[in-house]
Amino acid sequence: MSFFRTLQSLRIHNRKGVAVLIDPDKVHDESRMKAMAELLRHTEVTAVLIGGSLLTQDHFNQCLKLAKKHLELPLVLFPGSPDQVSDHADAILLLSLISGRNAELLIGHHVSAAPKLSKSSLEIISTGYMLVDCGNNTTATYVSQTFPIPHHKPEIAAVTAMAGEMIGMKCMYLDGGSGAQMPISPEMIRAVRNAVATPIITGGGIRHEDQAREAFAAGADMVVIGTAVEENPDLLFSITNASTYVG
Ligand code: 1GP
Repeated sequence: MSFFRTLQSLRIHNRKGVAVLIDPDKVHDESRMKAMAELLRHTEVTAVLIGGSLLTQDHFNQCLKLAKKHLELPLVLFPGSPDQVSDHADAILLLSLISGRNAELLIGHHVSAAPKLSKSSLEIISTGYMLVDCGNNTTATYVSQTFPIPHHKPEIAAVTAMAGEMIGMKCMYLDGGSGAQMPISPEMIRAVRNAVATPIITGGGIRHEDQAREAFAAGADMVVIGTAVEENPDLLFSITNASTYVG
């Protein structure tokens, strides 16, 4: 099934998904990828996202090849730049940073990447990407040179998502940024849920099962976990359990 169909199906049937974010700077040798594959084989993870807002080492392609070789889940690109396009993945979240006013991240990088994307076999999912202040200045916010949406302003996130959906974006990604101090508030997720019909992905700062459960209960269709899995892989068992409790 296409990744977008998976998201739609979660949304329509009120089921919940969990994606793991792999940072190519950190997971790029065969032994670490095999360990990740072993972990994922024993959990109910829906997909693997690969990418990062700033990659400081040249391991992106190596990471993708190893992921393709060892992981049995859909591989979805979560690109921080036009370099992060690869046919080794199945799909790409074509992120347009609608919370910011940086033209490069709204459309510029997409223009640069379009020729390569049009020749690729990737499923392209137009995604309204919103950075939200979650207590600390993350790499994503710094690199994007944009102001994140204030944490306690759910109404700004709601109207931003509304505009994104009107423009034609098929999915919304609410992100506190990797390593965020706290997750996006359930109030903000709920406000976006009430504003748009698209699937909602959220991530950034989710470190406990309860936080995933709250995000699901507020209307997120999928949560993304990166840092917490790097720090404590076993956490994935309880977080994927949370996805089955919310009906
Ligand atoms: C970041 O949403 C992802 O873009 C995941 O964040 O690393 O904090 O889990 P964490």
